[in-house]
Amino acid sequence: MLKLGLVGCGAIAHTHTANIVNHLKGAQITQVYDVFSAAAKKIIRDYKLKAEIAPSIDDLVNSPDVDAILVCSRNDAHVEPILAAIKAHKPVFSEKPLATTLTDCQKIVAAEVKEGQRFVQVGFMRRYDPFYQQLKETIDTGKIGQPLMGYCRHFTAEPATNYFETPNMINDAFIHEIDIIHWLFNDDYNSVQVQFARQNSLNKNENLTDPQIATVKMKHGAIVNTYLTQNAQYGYDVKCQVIGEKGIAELPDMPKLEIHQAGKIYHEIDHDWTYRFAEAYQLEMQDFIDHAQNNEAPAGPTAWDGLIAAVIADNAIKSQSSQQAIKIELPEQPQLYQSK
Ligand code: ISE
Repeated sequence: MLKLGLVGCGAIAHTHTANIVNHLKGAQITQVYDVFSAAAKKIIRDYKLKAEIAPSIDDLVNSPDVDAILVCSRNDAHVEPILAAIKAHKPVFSEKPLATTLTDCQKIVAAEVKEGQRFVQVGFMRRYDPFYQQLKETIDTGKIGQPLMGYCRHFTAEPATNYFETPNMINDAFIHEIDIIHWLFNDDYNSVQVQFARQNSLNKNENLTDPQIATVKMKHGAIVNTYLTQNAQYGYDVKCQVIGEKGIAELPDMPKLEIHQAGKIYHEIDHDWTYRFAEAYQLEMQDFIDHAQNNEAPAGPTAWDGLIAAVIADNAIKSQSSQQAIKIELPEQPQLYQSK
């Protein structure tokens, strides 16, 4: 049994804990930590965990009762437990984003490079979704030829939180496409541009400009547009279409049963990502657990993928002010990540 230490006990921690307790094999949560001890107590109670509350992040990471670490704390608090885990040579799964600043991402990458090993997996769960997997395989096997352009839709019914602001459209939502696009297109980013469309009068968050359109251009010339809203009202709707030299591959409109009834053909729409990507959340965590149990480096998105996402997100947020395209400059990729 892999013994897991959980840092941060909010909403996404509940999703992962429910999966570990009810669906996954080979792991149990033995220690938890949250700056708010009530949240730590609640998660233990809700899932009847046989876990202790650690007095600090450092105690949790270095406990002999912890083999691997799950980081589900606030985005800007990821860096501390990740660095501690790397220092302790323990595998660490961090929710996205890896960190909120490029400097913090660079510290994480530098720590892995110093140890000469990868320990980090970033929670870009879409890569584990069976439809995204098929899309990747279709592109990689050359079925549609080289990918030339693409279209993504990232709609949530309502903002994830009441304090979801204009930059969060990028570093909380679009960050998923940032990760997926370079993975699917097997290419690096050349530029990013964000534009604001006509504003939705149903948007109640004062500091949120909604909707937005993000355009990325890849080094080999492919262009991908992503339409983003956090106020779709009707449900959670994620689409990804890749147009190649001799064909198109795209996610199904809704991965749902089609119902013909009462003079209509219809399918249900998921309310949010925890439903739409339920399987992906389970598969990513099982993969992390399996690799940790076998003393292997994680196979999922790396700290380098996390760093790339941070660089593009930073520039996309800059572009929100001018709405002009911004050229991307990435630091040189260390050897450690080149075979991945
Ligand atoms: C949320 O924080 C997530 O991570 C979801 O996966 C994403 O689809 C949503 O837009 C974000 O607000």
